[in-house]
Amino acid sequence: MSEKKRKVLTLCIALSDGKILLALKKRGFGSGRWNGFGGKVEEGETIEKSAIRETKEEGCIEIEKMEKYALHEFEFVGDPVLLEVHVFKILAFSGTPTETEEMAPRWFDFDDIPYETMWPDDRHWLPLFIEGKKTVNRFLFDTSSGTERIVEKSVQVVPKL
Ligand code: 8DG
Repeated sequence: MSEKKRKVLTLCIALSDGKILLALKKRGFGSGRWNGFGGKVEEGETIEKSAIRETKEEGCIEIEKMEKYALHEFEFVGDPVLLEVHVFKILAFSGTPTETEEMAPRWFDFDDIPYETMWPDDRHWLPLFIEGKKTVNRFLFDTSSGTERIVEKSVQVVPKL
């Protein structure tokens, strides 16, 4: 168990008909990168409620059914904060993904996922997520060169989460 301060976050991704719903983050942490919807779990909020709230705020869709498919721990060399990210597959939603001040959504074919403009860890676990495998993952990043470089990684397929 790490003694770092844990920050709990969510990440929600929809798949449909060989396509994945990603959104370009327009501001804040991770801006300029394609990602799912999500953010920090607020005090007094459950992880699931937070995932639903963030997806509505950022992408204008209402999650009706979802299931947890990944759990990540992200650490940064020299940073006392550990990010614990709960990743949900959106199984059903209502509404139309719409651009907001925070994110611009778009469907991508599975063979056209823009990994070059995503978090560098995504290429290690997202293919498993798409295959329907559940994973528990840990990444340590070094940011000293000005960009995130993975210096340690562990990706583990698990039977359930
Ligand atoms: P704020 O701007 O409103 O203050 O923040 P927020 O919307 O509550 O949270 P955030 O800091 O923007 O949330 C970061 C999002 O990015 C969250 O969905 C988790 C996700 N995320 C990471 N690291 C990684 C990563 O390495 N890969 C992927 N795919 N997503 C990540 O924090």
